[in-house]
Amino acid sequence: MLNIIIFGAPGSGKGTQSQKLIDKYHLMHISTGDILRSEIENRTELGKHAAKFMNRGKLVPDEMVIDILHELFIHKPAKVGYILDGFPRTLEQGKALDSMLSKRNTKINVVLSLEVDNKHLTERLIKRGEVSGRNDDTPETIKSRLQVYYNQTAPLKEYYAQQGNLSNINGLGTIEDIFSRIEKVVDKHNY
Ligand code: B4P
Repeated sequence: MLNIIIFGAPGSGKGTQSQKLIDKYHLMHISTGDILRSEIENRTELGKHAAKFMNRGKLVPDEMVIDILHELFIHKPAKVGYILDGFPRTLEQGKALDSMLSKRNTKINVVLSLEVDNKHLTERLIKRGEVSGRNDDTPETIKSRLQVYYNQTAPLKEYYAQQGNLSNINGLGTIEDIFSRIEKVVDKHNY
């Protein structure tokens, strides 16, 4: 199995690069952001609860996303591996993920951290907000999402660095440039 976490601040290009990883390595994509947005669109109870956090740029509670992952691992076992996009986002989620994977006799092989400065992140998200209509791509919410990233999510990098899995990737440049940096790292692990 090849299990990859794609990690980075909002707007760092996780969704974009995930798609390229799926195309090349045939991994199963798990994006907690996409799952939560689909729950909101379908007006489920879970979606209504999640929207209260997401619309303010906050993380939804750990137990909610951990439960989602737990269900997915049971009902959608991957053949080749998973690409985890936007999960984990807290240390608690990271530890829960390790435990869920070890019960399946597998583990995280690579953690790709897309490094992009705040100026570019903000520009990308504002630009997307103008066309996507995403409730959380407004200047005020973007500010809050970036703060949440630095306070709650970035510390996870240390957790994965200690496990020896972390690769920092320069997230600036064209989508192709960035993907070729990613391929070099993934191909080293994909034997
Ligand atoms: P996500 O959907 O994961 O959103 P995100 O981190 O803000 O990243 P996003 O997918 O938007 O951006 P990407 O880096 O792909 O989460 C949304 C919300 O859901 C969270 O704020 C939180 O409330 C909740 N949530 C999700 N998972 C959670 C969890 N595990 N725990 C708790 N809460 C959770 O950037 C894409 C943008 O950059 C695009 O516009 C793209 O066109 C552009 N781009 C990409 N590459 C580029 C390049 N090379 N040059 C220029 N632009 C580029």
